Amino acid sequence: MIQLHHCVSARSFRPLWMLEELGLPYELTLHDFPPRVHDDAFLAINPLGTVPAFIDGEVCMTESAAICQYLAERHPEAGLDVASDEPAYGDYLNFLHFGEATLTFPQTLVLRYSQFEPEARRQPQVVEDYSRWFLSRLRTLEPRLETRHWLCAERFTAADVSVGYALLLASYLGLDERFKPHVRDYWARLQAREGFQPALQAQQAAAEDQGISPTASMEGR
Ligand SMILES: N[C@@H](CCC(=O)N[C@@H](CS)C(=O)NCC(=O)O)C(=O)O
Repeated sequence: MIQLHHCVSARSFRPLWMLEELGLPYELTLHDFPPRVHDDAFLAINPLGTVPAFIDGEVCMTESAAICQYLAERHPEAGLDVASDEPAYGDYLNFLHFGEATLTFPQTLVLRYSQFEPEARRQPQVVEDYSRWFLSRLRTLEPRLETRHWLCAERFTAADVSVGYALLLASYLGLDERFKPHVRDYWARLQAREGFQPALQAQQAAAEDQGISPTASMEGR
């Protein structure tokens, strides 16, 4: 069975959401954040100590967008993949990677310097600068979503999961109040997807069962 190592609200939510969308069986292991500090044994699975770590038989993957691509391509019947001979293939790959490489990066700085660092090391200026940087990167999405429900191929795909996680993280950071109208509506559609709430519930249930705190901290890292 597929195994997914996850921290509450971390990028590993992307593959968790994909697994729920696809209705696949999986085993979910929750770690306190950051796992490299709280769980030495995890370093044997992923020497970087980051989540996700995704294991499917002999396959072990640690990049959230790549795992979404893998799952979508392995289960084409669900339509979450865009095949290389479809006209939207380029857009699909672009947005799949845009979610992680372009959107999540500035958010990481916001998260770190607003929440994870001890009080004395917090940096309000960094938080505001990178919040604005993140919001300005949504500029690509706003006009696109004026005429579309989903990012490409006229259907919900793994690219929406990738970008959708960045919007989820933005909402945890309180940045959703600054979304423009089409991104705001898109974010509402994403939350109504059939796999989204079950993924949140699976995360919550696993955290409770496994004694993992639902909040993250970098104290003592
Ligand atoms: N590019 C990777 C980044 C993985 C990553 O940095 N994960 C974060 C959680 S969102 C993590 O585990 N950080 C803990 C650490 O850096 O020790 C992905 O998309 O999966």
